[in-house]
Amino acid sequence: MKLVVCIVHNRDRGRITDELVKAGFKFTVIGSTGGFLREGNTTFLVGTEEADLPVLKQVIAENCQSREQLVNVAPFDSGAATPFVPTAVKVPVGGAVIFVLNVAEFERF
Ligand code: 2BA
Repeated sequence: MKLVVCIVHNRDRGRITDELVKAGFKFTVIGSTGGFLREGNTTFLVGTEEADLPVLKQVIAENCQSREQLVNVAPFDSGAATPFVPTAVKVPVGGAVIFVLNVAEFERF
């Protein structure tokens, strides 16, 4: 058995939830926060058999959209007493990041 940790943009949360239910997956949805953008995102925990991984990946890939977002990044601290001037950079957001972990044991009581 595998545990798939899948992080997606909040905008894709509803669609992925609907499609995972339709496809018969069992999962937990956690509200999370991206360390870089510090914005809310969504983490799915999906326990699944290895044989179902390709379908799971397909459902995720087909229901999340990648887009670019401008974010303000603070400059590295030069030590000089200069005013704070953030720089806007484009980063890809959305899509999905997944981690596939081996499950040592699964029980339901
Ligand atoms: P965030 O950390 O908020 O990152 C959002 C997006 O910002 C990232 O998208 C990436 O395109 C960009 N980004 C992140 N760190 C960066 C940096 N140091 N410099 C420049 N750009 C950077 P994704 O890579 O698709 O990640 C989406 C979310 O998935 C992340 O949100 C984070 O919550 C999670 N994530 C990504 N990689 C992870 C990892 N190795 N471990 C744990 N969580 C991860």
